[in-house]
Amino acid sequence: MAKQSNQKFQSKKMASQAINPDLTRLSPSPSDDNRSDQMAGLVGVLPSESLTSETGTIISDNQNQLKAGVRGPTLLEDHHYREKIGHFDHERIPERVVHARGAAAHGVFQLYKPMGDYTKAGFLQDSAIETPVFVRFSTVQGSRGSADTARDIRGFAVRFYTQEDNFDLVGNNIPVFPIQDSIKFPDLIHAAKPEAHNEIPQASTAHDTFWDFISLMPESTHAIMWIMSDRGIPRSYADMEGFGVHTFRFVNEEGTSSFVKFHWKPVAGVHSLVWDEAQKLGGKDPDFHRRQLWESINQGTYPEYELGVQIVANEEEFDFEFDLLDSTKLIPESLVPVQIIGKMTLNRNPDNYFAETEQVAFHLGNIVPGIDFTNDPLLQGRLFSYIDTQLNRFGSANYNELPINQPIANVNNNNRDGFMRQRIVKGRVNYEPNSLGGGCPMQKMMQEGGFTTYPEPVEGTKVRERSPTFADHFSQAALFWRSQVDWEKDHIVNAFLFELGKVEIIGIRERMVSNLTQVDAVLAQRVADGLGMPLPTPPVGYKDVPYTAEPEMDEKLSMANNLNESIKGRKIAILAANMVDGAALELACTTLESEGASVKIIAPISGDISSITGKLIGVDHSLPTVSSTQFDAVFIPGGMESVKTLCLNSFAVLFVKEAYKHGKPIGAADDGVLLIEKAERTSGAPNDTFSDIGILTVTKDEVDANFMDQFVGIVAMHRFNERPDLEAISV
Ligand code: HDD
Repeated sequence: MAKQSNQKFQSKKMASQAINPDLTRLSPSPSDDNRSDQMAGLVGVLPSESLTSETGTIISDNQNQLKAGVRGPTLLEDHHYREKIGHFDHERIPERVVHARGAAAHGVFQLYKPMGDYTKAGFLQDSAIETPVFVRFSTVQGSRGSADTARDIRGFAVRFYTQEDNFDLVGNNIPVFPIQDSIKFPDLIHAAKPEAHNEIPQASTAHDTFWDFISLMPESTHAIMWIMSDRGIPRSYADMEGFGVHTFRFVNEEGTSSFVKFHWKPVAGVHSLVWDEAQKLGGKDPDFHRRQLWESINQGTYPEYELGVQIVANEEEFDFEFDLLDSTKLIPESLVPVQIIGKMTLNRNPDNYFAETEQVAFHLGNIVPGIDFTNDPLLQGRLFSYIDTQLNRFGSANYNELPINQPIANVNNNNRDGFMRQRIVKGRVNYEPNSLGGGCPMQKMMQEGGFTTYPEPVEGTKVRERSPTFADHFSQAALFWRSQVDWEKDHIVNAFLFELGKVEIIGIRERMVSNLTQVDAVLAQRVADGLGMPLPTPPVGYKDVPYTAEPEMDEKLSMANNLNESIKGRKIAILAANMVDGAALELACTTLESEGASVKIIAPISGDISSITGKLIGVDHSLPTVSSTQFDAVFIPGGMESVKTLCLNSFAVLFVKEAYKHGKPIGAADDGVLLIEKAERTSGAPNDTFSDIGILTVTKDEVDANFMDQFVGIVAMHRFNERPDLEAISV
């Protein structure tokens, strides 16, 4: 049989070959400008294909050291060798003490509506202006080489390159922080990181020191509830919210200030993994999140997030049951709605991981006129730590001269010299006041555009004390719990059972469950039961802690209320083998891809498979090389021979079983149903355990556009975690 070409596979290959980062670029980044300046005059002088030393000597032998005879000793004279190895030996800079593992992307921010009533920040005035951004996502605890899918907070650091300065909104994917005062940060991180004596475990909080600390810090309970929820294991960076966490200030031209909380709302909706899946992905694809970010941008499925603000008038500061300056609290959206003011689109992958993702140096002090700090003691403390940490990472005060850190705003000051200084500032004047330089550079008055610190009156006795308005540690943790739907509550309980189950010291477990009694009686009882221990007594002093059960619910706190109807960016697996029903397979591919999903054909071995009619279909992945954990949904087309082969393939059966257990949509046409039945029979669970929630099947004659639309509909729902008896299924 003549080998026919496969349209789908061919066009995919061509698309990926055609991708040239320079062509996908929508707006130049500051690094581009800088690079092209530096390159001007050099390009064309050297043949670009020649290998050179650091200073431009063309290297004639990159294979052998300089030796005294072919079998003789190496000569110290070998300056090429010493330069190469010396450079290599110095390739690393210290990894970030937290947020070491990260992935980043360039993009643009587009304002929807001018915000001049609240802030004079230039980039928030004119909806015609696009502001370039660079965003770095990260996990907190793990080292640079750790797995993406660990249960953890995710960093969500956004740099806006504005005309007035870089504005760094260094946030997280959860809206609250585990501590109220920065002075506790080293303790929190020491406790969370691998234990000091044996450096175990990597990128996991499921160990004694973490829960020892947390159980002694009731203020962390609210953040812990978020981390134990599926928010701690996002599906992808494109599917998670971002939060500035602190309350900041907006200041307008008239000097009027209001309080503001920043939110990023993912256009794709909020979606997460489930725990079994996250753990397996840690082995199958530790790069799961960074790979998805990279691939989706390369494919043109750009992650998008709308910027939202919650604004509170200055005079309403004390209208809440909690303190706006307390970073362990959020402002429920039911009390202050989020106004959507713009959209960020991530549309370009970095060109070089080290130069951009690793060397980006975020700092909360990178702020613009019109945005200001509040007295949140966590925020105030961070202002010191970020500069200090960059000095340590770069060994020089000149890190802002690196291309990724350079602002597009003019830089003109009397700071000079230091390791690796790049800029050559002309003239002899490097002090102020001066007359020799005409007084330049001159400070500007606030009215003339200088940075405005809101002149908030401050008076007080010097104290080391926590404000009594920070004392309520449980009300919002309880609000979060009450706002979850049943399956979200189940996942939170299971997360506590996993984490505390790994804690060896029983007293720590007791102290933690004792704190949970203050969140919710049912939660505490379920965790105690699951750990096989009696319900501990409430913590000492709990009666003195203020508490409010208002509001009763905040629906935005549940992921179930933050879904998105679109399947754009979802990854769908089609399981097939030789003699597959090619028509059903093709219809599935075209329908799903036209809706923005990425479809992969997975077969027992790589190469091509043949349809019933003899058409050759290219295989994207062989079954042993992938797992259902890497996909959002599965479709099994008919074709008796194809399905029989799959039923005899343990990888295919496991694929469907796992997809079912992880709540994923499954579609099957005609004989494809047999694979679902085989998966059910071998699941170890009683017969008829596989309910039809999120499963769509049809006969061969009914595989049409209408069926595919229904399948798209269930894929859009992402997960069916409410399927009964999921725990009974063995995978
Ligand atoms: Fe932090 C990095 C987010 C509190 C000290 N932090 C870092 C990053 C993010 C956050 C996203 C990674 C930035 C990047 O991608 O390069 N941190 C937060 C949030 C906090 C917070 C949302 C609370 C609301 N951080 C916090 C405190 C301190 C620090 C209280 C210390 C007093 N954070 C650091 C740091 C890091 C850092 C040590 C490590 C690497 C870096 O700064 O550049 O300075």
